[in-house]
Amino acid sequence: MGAVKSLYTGAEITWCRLCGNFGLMSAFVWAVEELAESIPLERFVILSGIGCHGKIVDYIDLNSFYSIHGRVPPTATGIKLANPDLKVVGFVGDGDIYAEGVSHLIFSAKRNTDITLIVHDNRAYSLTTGQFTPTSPSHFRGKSTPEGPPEDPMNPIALMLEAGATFVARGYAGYTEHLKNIIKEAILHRGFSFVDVLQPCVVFYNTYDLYNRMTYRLEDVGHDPTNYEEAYRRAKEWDYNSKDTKIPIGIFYRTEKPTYEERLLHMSYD
Ligand SMILES: Cc1ncc(C[n+]2csc(CCOP(=O)(O)OP(=O)(O)O)c2C)c(N)n1
Ligand code: SF4
Repeated sequence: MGAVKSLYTGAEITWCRLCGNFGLMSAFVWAVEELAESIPLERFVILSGIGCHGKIVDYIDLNSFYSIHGRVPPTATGIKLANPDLKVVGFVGDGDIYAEGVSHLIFSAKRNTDITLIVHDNRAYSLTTGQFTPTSPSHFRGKSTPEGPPEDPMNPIALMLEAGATFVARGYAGYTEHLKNIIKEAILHRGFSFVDVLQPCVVFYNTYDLYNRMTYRLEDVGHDPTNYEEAYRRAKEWDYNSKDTKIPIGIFYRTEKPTYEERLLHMSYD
């Protein structure tokens, strides 16, 4: 565990065995431990939406706040504006943020609020037992849609690029070390950082085999994350309805621009 105290609270973990949330949580804890020399633990605030993912704030021993469904971005923005010295990291679900909270997500990216959002993208509403979400593919079979969703999935990476996010990445909960490195970079980024995490739900949409077969790392193909057009091209590479298109993981795009706090808190009204 290194020089820092254990970052686990010891609360009983009620996620299903082999749930992708375990890999995601390990990657985050590991990232925070590795950053501990430059970012003291008391500067972190973590918060979550509602769903299986939301339990993560019970399990990690940092300042935390349980938000409500889809409302992590405005809550995180309020915390950041009240104390810009804090590192604010929100954990959200794909139903939580791509459906209920999608307008808040878009405005966080547009404003370049200096917060990090980590999406547990299991492509299902899992706590409520498997309804389809905006990232579920057409072959997803859930109780409310036994023949599959009557609409196509959205592409959150392309959405965030278009909305103005200054750090856009995708990780995979099955590749913990790679994900840890992405999360570290996201936390260190000044501005809105967005990490969509492929998080298999072994009960309602078990995608381990798909992601083990189809993911590849952007850094292995020489991707330049400062190139917006190239980032967009890579973002569109994965057909979310397909089981046979390659899925890039890594940092798609990063750039610098003034943050919401910098612009707002230095604003003059005269
Ligand atoms: C405004 C609102 N609508 C609906 C719900 C019911 N609800 C609770 S958890 C949940 C599903 C969460 O799914 P997701 O965000 O994908 O997270 P997961 O459980 O998959 O981690 C829903 C619909 C709620 N709590 N609040
Ligand atoms: S239902 Fe799915 S997302 Fe929820 S804890 Fe179980 S495996 Fe994980």
